[in-house]
Amino acid sequence: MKAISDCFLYGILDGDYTPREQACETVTKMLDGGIDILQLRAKNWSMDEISQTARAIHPLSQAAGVSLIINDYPEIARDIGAEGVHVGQDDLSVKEVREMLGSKILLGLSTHSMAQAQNAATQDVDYIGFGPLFSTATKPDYQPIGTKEIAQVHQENPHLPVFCIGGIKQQNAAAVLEAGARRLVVVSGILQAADIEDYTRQLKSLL
Ligand code: TZP
Ligand code: MG
Repeated sequence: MKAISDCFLYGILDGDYTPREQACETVTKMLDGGIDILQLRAKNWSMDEISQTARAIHPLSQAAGVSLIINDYPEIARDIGAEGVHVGQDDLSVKEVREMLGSKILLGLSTHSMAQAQNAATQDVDYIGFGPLFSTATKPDYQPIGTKEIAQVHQENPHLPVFCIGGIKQQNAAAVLEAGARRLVVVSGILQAADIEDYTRQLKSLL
């Protein structure tokens, strides 16, 4: 599996954009386009639905050397043998997930401000998400934080992989990178693209 330090484009299969029947087809396109790491996130699916879909897509990501990260549910990651878990500020704590799944599991934490990023850096995380940079329908009700603090987050945490997220599309990716980002998460941009593989490949070429 690709080390997190070698991951630059983070793709998320999000159940609000991709019907379950299309999960494998969509993941194949994202992998062929060059995502380095994959998350399954489905706020409106049951645990069974997430679990079944995770089982179905896991062999695909494994074959590509890409880690599968399960959003919100460490128990699903454990049951299906996924490589990682992603939690938010209001989920199980980093400590609790480590106690459940040990030190080898990849563990990511969402942060929504400079202060949260600094706090995450003191915890046993493998990477952080930082955003939403821009307003996005994928995560409504969150105040966008813009690009001003991207450089500082990187400067103050040179060894922590920081994945910028939220409203990032092909059109604004270059500006986000110019602001200091090195790693991007793109959800709706990829999942709503007419050609998912090509859209992914073009994003990847910027990184
Ligand atoms: N966390 C912060 S923004 C976001 C998440 C999960 C959603 C990003 O989705 P999109 O569609 O790329 O804006
Ligand atoms: Mg969560």
